[in-house]
Amino acid sequence: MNEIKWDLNEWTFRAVGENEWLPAAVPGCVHSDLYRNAKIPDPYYGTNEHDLQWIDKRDWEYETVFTVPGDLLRQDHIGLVFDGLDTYADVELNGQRILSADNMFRIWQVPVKTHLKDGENRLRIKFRSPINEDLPKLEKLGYALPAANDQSELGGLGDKRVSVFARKAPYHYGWDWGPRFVTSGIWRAVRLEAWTGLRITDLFIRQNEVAASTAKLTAVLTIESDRDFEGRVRISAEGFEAESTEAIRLGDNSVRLEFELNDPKLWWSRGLGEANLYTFTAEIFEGESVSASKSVRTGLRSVKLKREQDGAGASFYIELNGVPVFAKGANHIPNDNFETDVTRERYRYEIVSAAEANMNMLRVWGGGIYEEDAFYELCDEYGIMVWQDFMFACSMYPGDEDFLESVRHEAEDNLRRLRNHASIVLWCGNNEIDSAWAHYLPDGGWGWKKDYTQEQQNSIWADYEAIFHRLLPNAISKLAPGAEYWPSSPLVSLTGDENQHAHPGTSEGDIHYWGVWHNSEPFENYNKHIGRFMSEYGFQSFPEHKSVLQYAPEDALQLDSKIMLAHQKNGRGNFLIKEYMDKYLPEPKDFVSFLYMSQVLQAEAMKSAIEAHRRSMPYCMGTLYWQMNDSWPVASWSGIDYYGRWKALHYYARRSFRDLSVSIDGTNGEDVNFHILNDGLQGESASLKLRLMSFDGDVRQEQVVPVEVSANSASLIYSVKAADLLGGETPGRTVLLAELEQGGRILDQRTHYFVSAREIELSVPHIRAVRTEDGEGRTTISLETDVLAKQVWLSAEQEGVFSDNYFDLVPGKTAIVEFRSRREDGTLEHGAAGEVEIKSMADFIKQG
Ligand code: BMA
Repeated sequence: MNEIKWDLNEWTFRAVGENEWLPAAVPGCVHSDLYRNAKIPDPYYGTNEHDLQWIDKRDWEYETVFTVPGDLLRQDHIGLVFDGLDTYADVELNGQRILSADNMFRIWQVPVKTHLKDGENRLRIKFRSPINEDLPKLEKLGYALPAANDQSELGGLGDKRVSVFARKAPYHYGWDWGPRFVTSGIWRAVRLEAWTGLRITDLFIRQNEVAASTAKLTAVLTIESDRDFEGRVRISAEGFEAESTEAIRLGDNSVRLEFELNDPKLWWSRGLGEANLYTFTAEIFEGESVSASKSVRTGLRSVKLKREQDGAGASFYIELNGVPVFAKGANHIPNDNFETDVTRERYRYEIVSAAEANMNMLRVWGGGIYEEDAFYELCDEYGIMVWQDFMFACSMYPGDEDFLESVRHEAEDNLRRLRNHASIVLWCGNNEIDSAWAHYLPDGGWGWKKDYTQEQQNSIWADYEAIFHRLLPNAISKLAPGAEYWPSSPLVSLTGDENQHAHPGTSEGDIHYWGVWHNSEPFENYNKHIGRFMSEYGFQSFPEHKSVLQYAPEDALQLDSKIMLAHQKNGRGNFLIKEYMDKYLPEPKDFVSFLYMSQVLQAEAMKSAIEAHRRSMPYCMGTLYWQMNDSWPVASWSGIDYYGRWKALHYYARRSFRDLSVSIDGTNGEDVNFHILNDGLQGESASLKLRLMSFDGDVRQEQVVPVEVSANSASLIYSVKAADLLGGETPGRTVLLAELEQGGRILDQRTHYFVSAREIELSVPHIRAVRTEDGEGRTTISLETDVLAKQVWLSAEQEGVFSDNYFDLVPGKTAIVEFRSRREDGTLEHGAAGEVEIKSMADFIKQG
């Protein structure tokens, strides 16, 4: 077998026109390279972002000088492969132009056998400024296209928004949680690939029909051969093998091998079963020897997006192996503005955190990037389903032929790269474009249409349809037939539907509900605006104190300081947090307390939403909050901050997403309703123990409610008038503890209050903490309190998370909390916490 791959990763770089070459990291980008060479300050610190906008107006070049190993050079075919060039790149090999690239998301392959020399070779890539490149396109079009999040002013471009012309990560141009760093660079691997005879360039395991008894599959091999011959093609996996003889022709071949696998071990999302994976290997034999082989890993499962008319409208859910799945999770954005700094370990940490929070789905949102292989491999392993957007968001895009052709290649490259991943259950055209433009609602959408003549509107919409109603679905039918496609998120029904407005907004499709936050609506509204699938909703908070100090000095710690405003990208965001806090929580005593309270506020908001959605199952079958993570240190909607620290929200999500859980709803102020949410595939019997207690721990009333619930269901099991439950107790000093118990084990527990958090009469608790370090130094802490402790917060010196945090502790109960340290490989394991600080809400509020 003769196929050799050889990475090119020794590079230097400089600004075009300058003399000095500096060491560069490849994959990487110019901002990270400048920072590593101490040419610019930390782009994420303070207001440095504002001073670094010159970088995207320059052209940059990268160079490597290399000697090709002899055995590689001797092969008959040699290709130079770029997994990603960001973005407008002229590539020269030994002084000759071999490629002009213009789409960050494409994979480029150039035959270079005739260009390479024995001895030294010089590869140089010039990246033209993406700003200078695209300004003339805007000029030429004659009118601006909407690009809601493009921070052109910060970039020194006034209102000239050029992001839409580049096939480049939209968030590079800024977003309402992200800085503006328009990067250039070699952002994915570069390598030489050499072969003689033949090679398999791609192996796709197409899943035609997968059931518990049999998986009917087709292995689709793409083969390059430099001669005609009869070959035996074998496909094998653990305990399985199929073979056929095929005529291989000179040039490109596509060979299909149909086969069946009996009793397959199916791939399940987390919570429903094992995320079983198979490694399939394709081999081509000439005689007894293997001339070419390729392996891929995939999971076998059937996936359907079920949109079926029902009494209420039409369903919208993922059916996995015949089971309707309630999707629980969040929206994922890129983990860094300098994406190439994200290691596999950081990806693992994110996916482990998702699984730890009982999530089963992440949406790769359309303003970022088609993620790294590592991301999807980990989702495959941990049973996290992926809703995959194509990279278009909150903007209208051009539709000239070059642009469309570029998008077609981009879609095909990424479909080919990602189609074997079991985790990807849905492909979605874009983020929020259909609803923002609202073509069939003259006054609808975000008001974009009014800036255009009717003719312009028609042409802009025609361009939209070309991409999202034709090009992308066609690419899917061609390369990932059977995969589900949804043109835009959110969407009522299949687009282009002139009757869209006839459907009541919440009875079909998916919904982004932003009334809370963007429209200042009360948290209670999460109970009113529930659709069939809630693909976005969110509420902001600040990172914790330790994190804030990593990007700001102490004296910048106030809501309206320059730095706090620079690290808040959503206009009035900081003040909106305060506005809601004034409404829902007691007043924090200082700014550090404000940080903590902002996290509690966010977590409470998201809990109301998540649980309202889950309680509405099966009408509603999915809840993905905005947003999982951050791309830099910032006040944002994230549940995990840039440094990986779980905010209160992530701990809350862990509880609210628990597969079997109790949810207490007292929204209307009169009734207290107890619901059991069961996402498991079995019915459950348990008991719900209710205890009414004073804050000092006196039990005033006790009651046990039997629980019998069916599989995959949400049930209201008990309802009582708040006044009856409370009896004569003081509302501001009484708590209800609800424990879901099964066979002596407490599966879940919740507290419920009879007044708003603002009216609760908190005393400062004395929390007794007993630490145990086992033989290996792993920390476990047991906690008890004398009076109710609200939102107990443990903070460790070491990086890691606690098995629970931001929880209410009632007197007479012991909470046992384990520290999990964040390992270098990205996993979370029981470990040593170092110093631990323990506080509760009473420590953060103004007393009296
Ligand atoms: C949603 C997203 C993002 C945005 C978020 C917060 O609509 O799709 O565009 O960051 O809202 O405003």
